[in-house]
Amino acid sequence: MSVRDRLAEISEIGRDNVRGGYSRHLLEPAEVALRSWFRSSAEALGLSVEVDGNGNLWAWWGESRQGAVATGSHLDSVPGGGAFDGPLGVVSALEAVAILKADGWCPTRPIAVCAFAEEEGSRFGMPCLGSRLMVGEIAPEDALARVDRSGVTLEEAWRQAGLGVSTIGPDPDRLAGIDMFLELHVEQGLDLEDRGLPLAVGSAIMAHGRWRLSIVGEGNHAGTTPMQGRRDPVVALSSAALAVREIALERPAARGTIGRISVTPNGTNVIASRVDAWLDIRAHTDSEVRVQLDTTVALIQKRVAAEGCALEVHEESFSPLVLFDEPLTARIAGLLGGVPAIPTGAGHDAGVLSAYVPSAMIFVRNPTGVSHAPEEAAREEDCEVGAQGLAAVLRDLTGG
Ligand code: HGY
Ligand code: MN
Ligand code: MN
Ligand code: MN
Repeated sequence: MSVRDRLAEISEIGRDNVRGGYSRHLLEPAEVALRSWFRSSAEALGLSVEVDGNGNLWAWWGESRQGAVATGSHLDSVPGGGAFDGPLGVVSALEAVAILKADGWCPTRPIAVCAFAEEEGSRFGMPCLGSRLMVGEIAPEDALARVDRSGVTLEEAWRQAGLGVSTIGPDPDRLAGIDMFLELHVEQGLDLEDRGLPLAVGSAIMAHGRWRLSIVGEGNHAGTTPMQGRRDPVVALSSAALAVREIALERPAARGTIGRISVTPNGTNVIASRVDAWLDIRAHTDSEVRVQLDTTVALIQKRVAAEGCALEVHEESFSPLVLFDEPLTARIAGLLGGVPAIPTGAGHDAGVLSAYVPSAMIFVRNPTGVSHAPEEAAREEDCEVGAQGLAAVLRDLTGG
């Protein structure tokens, strides 16, 4: 097998013919198909597969559950996402195990290949849901109550998938059994392409958060309502979106995005009564995110009020700045031939776990630099170099 062959096995699963790319969301048919692909691929390697109480997949090499080196990523995607964000890390971990087994390698400590549930938060709006439930950062009742876009609660989705609801929540024993976590991931940018290198290790993840903005106006008839005096939340949102960009442009390396909007009632001949919009803010530090948020919301508030509408802001998630474990990262960089350490603006399960176990990331070059879109790319040879590199790192970390 190769990384390319393994990716080819799932290349038709969750293909989104409307948006292009892939739409693979927690416990929906495509993601369930990926779960069974994970199980059969891991079992074909002689690994024993389990699903933990938080929907995360674990494939174990070795009987013990203590002192493990865990490596993996996620299988879910954003709507219309690329083929590599998430799956490349899971496929490369399986391939690295295959390489070591083919070499007759015998690890002195267990290796776990894992796939964390709902990393993108695309169905229930909680990014890194599986890993944050496991470490206790999300309360089970908050997760169970989440509702997807078609009104299905996470609890209903869990039950329909035959997952136990009572086992959702902190999993300290599992976490205690992991000595370190490595996540291989396609780079979501052009740093490696510009450097002409296939691999890098991760140094940091920018602080970032998500807020739901609810803008309430006055619904009415598009044809009988004079323009004067309208309280149109879509117009208010439009100037709010410009405010997000204005504030982000004023701040070095800051990012502000509104990529998801829900208009109520969403009728062609209807002045909307309400708009919900999700604000994604990223910056180098936690305090910079907070300052950018406050400044952005203040400007949005002014513009929403100017349209006679009301604004509510709800924090959906906040991920603090992550600095990966330096000794582990340096050791991996050395094993990969002295690759650079680069920061990322994208959140990852490795970012969640880094607060609990030494964690590191390996990035694989992306020639387009694009991610969260069908144009996301990775060269075959770089993917193989990534899996070989991960195998070398696992060999080093599980040697006698
Ligand atoms: O949104 C992110 O940063 C990640 O891709 N979940
Ligand atoms: Mn992503
Ligand atoms: Mn990802
Ligand atoms: Mn991610």
